[in-house]
Amino acid sequence: MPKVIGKDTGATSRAVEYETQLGQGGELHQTASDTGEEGAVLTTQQGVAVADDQNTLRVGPRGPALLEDFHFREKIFHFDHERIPERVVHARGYGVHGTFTLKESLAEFTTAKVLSEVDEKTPMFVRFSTVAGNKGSSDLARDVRGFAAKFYTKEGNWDIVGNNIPVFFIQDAIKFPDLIHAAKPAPDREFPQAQTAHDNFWDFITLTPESMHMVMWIMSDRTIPRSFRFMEGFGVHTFRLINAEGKGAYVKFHFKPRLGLQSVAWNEALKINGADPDFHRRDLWDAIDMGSPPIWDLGVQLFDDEFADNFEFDILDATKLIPEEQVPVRIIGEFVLDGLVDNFFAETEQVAFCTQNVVPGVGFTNDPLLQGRNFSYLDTQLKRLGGPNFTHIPINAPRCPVHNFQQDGHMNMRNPKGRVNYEPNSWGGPRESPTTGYRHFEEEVNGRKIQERSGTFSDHYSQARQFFISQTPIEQKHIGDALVFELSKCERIDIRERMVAHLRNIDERLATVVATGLGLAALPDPAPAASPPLADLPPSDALSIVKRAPGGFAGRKLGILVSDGASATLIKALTKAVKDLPAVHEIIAPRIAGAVLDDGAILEAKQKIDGGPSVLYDAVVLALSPEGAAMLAKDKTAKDFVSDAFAHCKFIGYTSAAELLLNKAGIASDEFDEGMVLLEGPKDAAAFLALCGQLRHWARELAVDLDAEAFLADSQAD
Ligand code: HDD
Repeated sequence: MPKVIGKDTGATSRAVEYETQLGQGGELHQTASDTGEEGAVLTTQQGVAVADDQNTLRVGPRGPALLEDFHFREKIFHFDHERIPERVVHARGYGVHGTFTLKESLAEFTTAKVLSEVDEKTPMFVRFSTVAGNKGSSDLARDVRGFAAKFYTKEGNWDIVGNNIPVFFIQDAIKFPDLIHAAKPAPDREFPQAQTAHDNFWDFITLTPESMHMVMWIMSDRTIPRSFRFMEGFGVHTFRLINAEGKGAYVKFHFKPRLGLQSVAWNEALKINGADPDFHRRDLWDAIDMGSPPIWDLGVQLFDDEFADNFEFDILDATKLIPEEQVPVRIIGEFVLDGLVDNFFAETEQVAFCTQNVVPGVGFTNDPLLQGRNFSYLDTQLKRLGGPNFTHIPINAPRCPVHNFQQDGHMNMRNPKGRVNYEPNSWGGPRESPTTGYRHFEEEVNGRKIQERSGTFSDHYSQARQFFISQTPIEQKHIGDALVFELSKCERIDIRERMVAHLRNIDERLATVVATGLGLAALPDPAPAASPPLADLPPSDALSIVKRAPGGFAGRKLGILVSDGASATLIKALTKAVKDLPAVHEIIAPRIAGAVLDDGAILEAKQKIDGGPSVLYDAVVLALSPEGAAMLAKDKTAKDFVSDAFAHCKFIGYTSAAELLLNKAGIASDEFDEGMVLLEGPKDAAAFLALCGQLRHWARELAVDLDAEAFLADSQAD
């Protein structure tokens, strides 16, 4: 286990490893931070003890400041330069440490030790992110989530710079600046922030048919995850593994969360952004801090040239996936993310990922998106981190020996000895290793020098359709709702129509629902398709969140709204049932001091009701006494708590007294459904928690929502 260092958190820390790191490259020995040392004296950057940090040096108590005050000038100078450019994309992110353990060897396919030495433990750093928003935007933006993993292997750093979606918008990296410009705020007004619901985005998208598969994914609930802990991760591209004979195999990387997949509802996401813009990072911090670190299985889809040649689509096309039913995901190991950072800036902000960071035995394919990325990542670090020596920063430094003749530059942290700085030389020093060194995959390449997209990249609708028909009715409905929401924010009707024209090549029901939702006078003609869509791709269950739900409440959060006089035995039974899963709970009360229960004990609250809306919880209990219910039934915030929980299809446990609050919140007793459970006493707690394992009672939305009919009718017909 990593050493726990003295902080107010019980969480693990990797600071110790940094000290080793810093010592490795040269003579510089310095702890990552001295600020926390007990009894330490405040000093300047030069190490001179500071006598007064409250007053600048001045002539008399009311006189002018003196230039001679070097401490003041150094302090302000340093403060003035605290910011570095935020990432041009994925600016808002949250990083944590972990460990990867290999369970099954891939030695047959690769020489990479990280993938062939069973039980080998490899330290990792993972950064989750949103794409479009700036560093200060909210966590619940409808957006792709970055899932970038750095493996500090014995053979060098290996990065999988992935997303929570297995495909991408574009096929060629040359379109990336256009995609991002269109998605980010418009240059004249600098809004809207962190969202794609605007004309520029949909203008670009509807003029770029290759994005249609990705559009289905981003309009699905995948882009409003409940937690980083409940997300899949994908390396997206086809990479290559290379074995000892130099033979290659194709590979796609998958990260599968042990806690299963889960997303929130869109209306809920909007409200979470207001209630807790840091919802995702807080969730991850809390889980690790309390000793429940999330775990992912690392899986691979392996295939050969024969499969690639027979597959319906081009394996070099990043807008396509390979259905798991066609090439199953083989689980080869797991990673546990159990280490919080000591310092956000030093680690999460300064971490530099790069798709070209590979180790011997792992290689690239000619995917034109991947090839472009291999340039972009190294290049961007130069601007962001200020020079070529960002690999010396502890979070980026490999945890294996580094020897080369690269030297000097901004912020060089190494202090090499001796006169030799070139190769070949007669003095000694590092030499190439033909046996263990990185060998690029040998491949026959010939052709004309052209700017042309392969015809095998031209089918833009078939997998979009396959994704859509793989969803459950509620997920299909959410895609329809999301499209109507986003396109309603576009002012230009021609853009709305253009999108519906594309949808007609994907699914006629969806096109009709969206056209109706937008109030279009008529359905536009289908968009011309470069390649006729295949109508016979079968549904793939792996593409649905709901079909992959965990079936349990473990790792989730129950909100218990209490009032004075609430039943102590019921609350005790609920909190025990939650702990047994294990899951967590939070007490919400009219006052932050808590409530006096029916046994006279005071139960402290974590949230005052105004600060703890139900959107922050996976399920809620209304544990109210008759007096408490009568009081809260008059309170607008308490009514919001209840009506939101109902609208977001949450499981609701309630005491009989709480029926009044439910009614006053607009939920008549004859509307109570199977997602609502009367808790008559402590004996009902475990059964309620078991029901909560279904995570949401989606039938409620399908039963009442105005737009649900189309998808329901169709699913019944299927
Ligand atoms: Fe990228 C950051 C993922 C296409 C250029 N990208 C970045 C991050 C993730 C991804 C997770 C954040 C890393 C971190 O946490 O620091 N990007 C992807 C995926 C893509 C993709 C899954 C498609 C499969 N990206 C892509 C293209 C280009 C870039 C085509 C440019 C040609 N991406 C960048 C970048 C960033 C970046 C500008 C910004 C900050 C950074 O790299 O370090 O270089």
